[in-house]
Amino acid sequence: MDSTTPETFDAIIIGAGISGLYQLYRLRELGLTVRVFEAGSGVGGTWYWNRYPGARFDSESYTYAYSFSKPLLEEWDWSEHFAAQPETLRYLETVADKFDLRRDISFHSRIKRATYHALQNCWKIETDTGEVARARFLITAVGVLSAPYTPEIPGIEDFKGSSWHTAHWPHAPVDLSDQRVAIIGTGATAVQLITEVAKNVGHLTVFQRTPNFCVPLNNRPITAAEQPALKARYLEMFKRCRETYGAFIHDFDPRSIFSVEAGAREAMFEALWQAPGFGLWLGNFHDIMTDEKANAILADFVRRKIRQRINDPKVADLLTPRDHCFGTKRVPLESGYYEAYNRPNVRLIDLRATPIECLTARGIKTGYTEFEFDVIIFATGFDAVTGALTRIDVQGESGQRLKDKWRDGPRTYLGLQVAGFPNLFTVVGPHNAANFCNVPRCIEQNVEWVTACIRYLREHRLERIAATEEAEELWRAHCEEVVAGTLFPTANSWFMGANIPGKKRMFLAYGGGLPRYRAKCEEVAAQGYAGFVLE
Ligand code: NA7
Repeated sequence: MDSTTPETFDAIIIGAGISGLYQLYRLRELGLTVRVFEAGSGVGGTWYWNRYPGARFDSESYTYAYSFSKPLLEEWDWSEHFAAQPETLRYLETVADKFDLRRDISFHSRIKRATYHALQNCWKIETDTGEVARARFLITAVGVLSAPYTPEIPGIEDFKGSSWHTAHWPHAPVDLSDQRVAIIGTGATAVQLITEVAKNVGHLTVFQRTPNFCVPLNNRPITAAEQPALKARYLEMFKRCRETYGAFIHDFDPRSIFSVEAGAREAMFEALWQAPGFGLWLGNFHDIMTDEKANAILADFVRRKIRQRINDPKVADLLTPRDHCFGTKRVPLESGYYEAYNRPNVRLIDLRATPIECLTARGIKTGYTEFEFDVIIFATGFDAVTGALTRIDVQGESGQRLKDKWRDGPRTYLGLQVAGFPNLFTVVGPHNAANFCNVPRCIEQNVEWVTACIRYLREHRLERIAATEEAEELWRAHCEEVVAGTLFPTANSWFMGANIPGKKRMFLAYGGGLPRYRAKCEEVAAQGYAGFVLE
């Protein structure tokens, strides 16, 4: 396409992950012309990029699926209660094929700039390959955790072995069986990765800065005999997910931890520890997330559990978290993580005692020690929620840049629009329930809201929707007020933007839970999109 005559669409979507695919499907239904731009060579988003060994759901597979198509629900058999990445990627590829979505997707196309042109009331985008296109509506479907973060360690370019971030795991098979491997980081990604790598590696060294509270996933296969019963419960499970705080099948117990005597609560913790998924976190007494004393009781239980599984008391000490409340950072679910440290070829380095000084040609130097490696893997997380948006040069009205507007933390209305950026919808954007959620459930809610909004505009012959500064400010204040009643702000987590040096410390999700968020979104729509100016 000649860059002077950009192709024009009704809507452009950035990203062909779970939200981009569904948004395309819904807008096509409305009769819009749509083009999706996707940086990868295939669909799948998170599940396309994060192909490291051990990558899998922490959500029950059947609650993670799209709910919009009954035939799809009937056709697809999940093989495990918590499916692994290759299966999820296959699922999303199947969805793309079944609904013939690929014909509207440009792959290998990373959008580097998006500019709003007020006179034409349209968005113009440019990709890194020089492609240019424009559309009335621009919808970002870039995901929560899609801007990988690699720390700026001195000498990082000097290392002569192989090295990559977990989100850039090579597509070709990787054999680590005779390699000396380093993994930096012990977040949810590393916990899955370390468990798998430890099983078949020459030697593994884990560099840990902060230990996490990890809880058993308790995964198991779904037998053929179980499939029909599970499928018969889809509607009931989706209804349940609509009603819970995080859109999981687990929900907080309305009782206070202090209303139950010690023996009974220990028994409840034990049952939740043995059960699959996030029950110990999201199905526990409600005050574990609001009251430090309540949280400390649970944290003590988890610490005891961790220690029991590690042979060397010094290693157990290092793996025992003490600097944050349970559940204030994303709880990694594990399948033999702690036992990995009982293997003779796995060692743990405590970066609090001896920080990484630099990378060298041969490996990693901490203090006086230089460790030699063939492979260094960065499991160092993501510039979460905002990173994937601010890495695009998004310019709104009067040339204002999104990156500049968000320098002191993101500001949005409902996590779905930004004042000064008309006709831009940020699916799973900052201060949206989707950032603390069984994410496809929230994605469906976001996408359906955006679709209904665009339908409304078309039905009323309107062409422009823009959030007001006042509505945006009220939403920001509401988000802060809601989270202030929880323990989340006490931890240095990616939820708080605290994992990225220099990033404004602020809770990046909506802390009131999906039902409250949904009700607010529905109320705004029912009032003819209150808080927006429609023209
Ligand atoms: P996380 O949870 O942000 O974990 C990143 C890890 O990397 C964590 O252990 C960090 O230690 C560590 N890290 C980050 N920077 C450094 C430096 N400079 N030196 C040493 N260690 C470092 O990312 P994940 O990918 O594991 O998980 C992200 C989400 O993906 C997860 O929540 C799930 O929702 C899926 P720290 O804790 O900051 O001391």
